[in-house]
Amino acid sequence: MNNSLGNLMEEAIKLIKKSDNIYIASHVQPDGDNIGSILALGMAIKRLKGKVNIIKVDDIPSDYHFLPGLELIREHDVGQYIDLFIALDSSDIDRLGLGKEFASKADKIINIDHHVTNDNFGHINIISTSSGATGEIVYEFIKKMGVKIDKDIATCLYTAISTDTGSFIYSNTSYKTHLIVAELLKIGIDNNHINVNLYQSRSMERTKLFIDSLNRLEFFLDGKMGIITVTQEMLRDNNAKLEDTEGIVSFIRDIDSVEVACLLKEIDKNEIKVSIRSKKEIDVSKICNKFDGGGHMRAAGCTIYSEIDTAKELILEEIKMTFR
Ligand SMILES: [Mn+2]
Repeated sequence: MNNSLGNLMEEAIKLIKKSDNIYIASHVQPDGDNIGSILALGMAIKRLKGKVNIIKVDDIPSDYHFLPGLELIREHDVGQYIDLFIALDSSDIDRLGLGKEFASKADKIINIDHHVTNDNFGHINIISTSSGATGEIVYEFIKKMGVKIDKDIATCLYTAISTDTGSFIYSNTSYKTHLIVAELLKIGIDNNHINVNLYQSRSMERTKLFIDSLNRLEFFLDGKMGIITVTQEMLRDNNAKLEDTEGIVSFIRDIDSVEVACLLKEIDKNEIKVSIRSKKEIDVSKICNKFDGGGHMRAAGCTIYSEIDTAKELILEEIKMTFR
């Protein structure tokens, strides 16, 4: 943790200590890092202040229902006075969805994130792009707050870090990641229980959607690129939800010839969510930037507002260009 980040953290902690009405929100379509981070920090603030408000922005995927502190995530009224809003793992304010309304009413915003594309929308911006997960930053933050990291908080942080580093195999995994996780294990968390919940609890609906999706896998550029599109019809046929597409894009990436893996999800007729992963060479955040999205070098996303076939053509074209 470098000095300026340390100073920013102290400033943020001062702000937390003097604020009465603190709100935290997840982002839209929250992932493990986001949910783990908001719960860990939420629980820590609750210990410190006696209360905290965590706004439910979107449904929490069932993978994460085992997490302690989940009952803290609730629906809230925008009407109230908010002196402090804290965003976690969100590269820009629009990513907060409904949370944006709360953020724009707040006196002060603390923005804690690890995305290179973060646009510093907060009053205090604690951005550490060298961190594998926002959960790593939150770990340091809670320690600085002087709140004891107990099993519940540690379980949420482990989940945040494990999911964002692909179980500690992605290139964003650093020695710091392992030092932090070593500390979490030392606290006595049940990592087998966490791992079974996160990685060994695939539902039958998700499994069927997975099989259906793989049957539609297409390759381009001599197998260097693999792409799958998941339509609303496929979700209906398999009685699956959007969150059940989890794992498809990494499966494509894991094929030996593939450098870039792409998943297109039909949210609505004219709204296609794109997830892209790469292995060694291609910076996929640059591809997603062209469609006003963002993320990291090896994992990024964007939304294309057109029908799925058009979206597929557009993204294919953009990916092919990066290989030239
Ligand atoms: Mn993250």
